[in-house]
Amino acid sequence: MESLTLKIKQKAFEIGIHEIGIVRAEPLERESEHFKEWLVKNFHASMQWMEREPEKRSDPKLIFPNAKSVIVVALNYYTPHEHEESTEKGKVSRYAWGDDYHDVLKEKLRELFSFIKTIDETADGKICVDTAPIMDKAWAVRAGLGWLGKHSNVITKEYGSWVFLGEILLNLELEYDTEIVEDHCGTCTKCLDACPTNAIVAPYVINSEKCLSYATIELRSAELPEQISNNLNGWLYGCDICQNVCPWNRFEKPTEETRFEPRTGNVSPNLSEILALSTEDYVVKFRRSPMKRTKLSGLQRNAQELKATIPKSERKKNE
Ligand code: B12
Repeated sequence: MESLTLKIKQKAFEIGIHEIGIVRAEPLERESEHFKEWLVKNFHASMQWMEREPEKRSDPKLIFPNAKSVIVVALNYYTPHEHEESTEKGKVSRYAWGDDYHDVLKEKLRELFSFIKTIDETADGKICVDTAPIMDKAWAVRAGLGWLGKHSNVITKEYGSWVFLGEILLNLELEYDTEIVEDHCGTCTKCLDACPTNAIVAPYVINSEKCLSYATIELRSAELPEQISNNLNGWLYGCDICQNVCPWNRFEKPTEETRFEPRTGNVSPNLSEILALSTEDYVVKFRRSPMKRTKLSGLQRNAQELKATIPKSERKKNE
């Protein structure tokens, strides 16, 4: 008879999950030390929510006391579209082109969890897609989905790093994956070299304060710091530079999840159109999009900063 573990894995693939691994719900000790060091160095910048309950981030039982297993999944979000190189347009990072991954992945994990309950009615658990303080990347590595790249994103052999991560903490014992994917970054430093703001301060370590993704998404300030605005390289929301240059992303494969296809005009939005958006238009346009994270004020600040970096000669042409 097929084991519950096997049935869970088969069901996951059936509902469009791309990678799955299952491990025992034990504390993440070494990773927790790294995390604390990261906080001490202030590499979380203004993301004060990262400081809250750090012990929870390393022990799944503090999030769900009956946790015995952590089911870790990855969802491929790669769709083959390219940014337009135009001073009138801003680049949106790939993860934000379509619908919000939190909704998409949560829906899939809910379906998987309901399936588990139909097999074992004593099943109880907690679904995590950025809804609980849990270290997604560390669990993905432990469950054998991939390795932590030097840019600090998890790289899978099948899909590169264009994957979202999520977990189900479950009260049942399952059969555990024990094989870890070894680090295949080798001597490559392409991501460190390409980062225009040197945000990858050491292999595997990001100083958020220097990161374009942090500045354009998370930083709530009226203006961007000069070191960021001088190096935007056209990025309006998020940044994919470190992933675009990664040789492992040559293994990217288009996802069959249509909700990750770009919304109209959302790969390289027109900056003037962003600046002209009213709050009402913004709410409608970005409903269920990850881009609502910046709020309209953040998006318009970024658009304004990009416009200000256009050389005067170019500006005349575009006016
Ligand atoms: C905070 C956060 C950010 C911050 C900080 C980024 C960061 N590197 O942590 C900012 C805003 C900058 C950010 C940006 C992005 N993010 Co983000 N983010 C998160 C979040 C909410 C928490 C991550 C976290 O705990 N960071 C704290 C640090 C300490 O963790 P860490 O990087 O894993 O640190 C490890 C290393 O430093 C390592 N380490 C330290 N020293 C050494 C030495 C050696 C030798 C080794 C091997 C390791 C090592 O140990 C630490 C613990 O494992 C997660 C969701 C989640 N709940 O996990 C998403 C998450 C990491 N983000 C994600 C994405 C997609 C992005 C962006 C690509 C979005 C974009 N295109 O703009 C960028 C990528 C930027 C980058 N290069 O990291 C995905 C990554 C998916 C993947 N394949 O890995 C996640 C997992 C969300 C999800 N559920 O899918 N993000």
